Amino acid sequence: MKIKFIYLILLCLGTFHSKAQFAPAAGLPGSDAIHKDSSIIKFWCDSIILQRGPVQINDITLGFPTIGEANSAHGKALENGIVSLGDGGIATAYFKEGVFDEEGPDFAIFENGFEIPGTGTYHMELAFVEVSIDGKKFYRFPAQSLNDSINQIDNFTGLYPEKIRNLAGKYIAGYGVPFDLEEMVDSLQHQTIHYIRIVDVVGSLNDSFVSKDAFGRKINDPFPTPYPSSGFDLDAIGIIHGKSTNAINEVSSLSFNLYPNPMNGTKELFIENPYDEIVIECFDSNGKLIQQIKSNESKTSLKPETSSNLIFVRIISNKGISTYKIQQW
Ligand SMILES: [Ca+2]
Ligand SMILES: [Ca+2]
Ligand SMILES: [Ca+2]
Repeated sequence: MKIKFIYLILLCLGTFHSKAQFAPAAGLPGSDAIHKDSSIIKFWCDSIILQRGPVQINDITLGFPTIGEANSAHGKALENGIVSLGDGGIATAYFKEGVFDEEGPDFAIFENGFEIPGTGTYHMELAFVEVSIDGKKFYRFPAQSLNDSINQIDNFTGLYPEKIRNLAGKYIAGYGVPFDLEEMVDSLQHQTIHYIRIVDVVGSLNDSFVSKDAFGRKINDPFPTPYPSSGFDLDAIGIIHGKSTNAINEVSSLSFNLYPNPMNGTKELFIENPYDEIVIECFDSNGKLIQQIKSNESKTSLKPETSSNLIFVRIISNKGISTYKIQQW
C-alpha cells in the first residue's frame, strides 16, 4: 500500500516534470521570475552601450529599429521605456565596481513580454546573456530552448516559458529572468565581472540566420518583425550581488513626494519630507554631483543648476536611501 502511494507520487511528479522542464511563467508555482519590486535587487544598471541590429536581417533596406535609446534601459524596470535591439542587436552594460557571485541569482534582466490569453503561451523576444571581466572576452550563459523549432513563430504567436532556460525575455513585463554566475564558475574562476552583454536571438528558423542554444537546437523566436520595435526590448537590468557604479540608484522603500516632475522649465523642485533630517543630493545625467543640502524642513526647495534634461535626486535619511529621476526641459 505504502509503496503504491510513493509510486503514485513519483508518477505525478514525473508527469509534472515532463510538462514543465524549466521554471514556468511568472506567478506560477516554481517560477523563478523576479519582480521589479523584489528586495533582493540592490541597484539598477545605468550604463549601457548599444549596437543595434537591423529591423529584419534578411532585408536590410528596412533599416534599424527606432524604439528607445540606450538610457531607456537605465534605472528600474517599467520606468523610462524600453530599447529595441533589432535582429542580433547587442546591448552592453558596464559595472565599474562589478557584479559577483553569491548564493542564488546575481542579476536579473527585464523585457516586456505578455501572455497570449487562453493559450498558455507568451509573446516574448529572447536574448542570449553573456558576461565578461575585461570587456573583451565574453562567456555566454548556456541557453536552452525546447520550444517547437519546425513552425516559425511570428509576432502574433507565443512560446512556452517553461521550455526556455538561461535566455533573457522569457517572462512578462515587470518580472526579470534571473542569472546565476555560479553556472559560469569554470570560465570566470570566481572573479568579479564588469560587463553584461545582451544579444538578441535571431528567431528565424532559416539555416542562414538561425540562432542555436547550447545544445545546438534551433531557437524559435518571433520572425520576421518588420516594426520599429524589432528584436529584444530591453527594459532594465537589476543587480542582486554587486556594487553600485555611482550610488545614485539604490533601491529603497522610503517614499518622498517630489514635484513638479517633469519640471517643465520651472527650475525649482520641491521635496516633501515626512522624516527627520535628510540629506538631498542632486546629480546630472552623467552622475556628477550638482548640489548637496541638509534639511529638516517638512518641505524643501531645490534649484538644480544644470543643462542636463534628466536629473537624479538622492535622499538620504537615517531610515535609508531613495533615488528619484526628474525630467527637466
Ligand atoms: Ca550566484
Ligand atoms: Ca521588440
Ligand atoms: Ca529576436
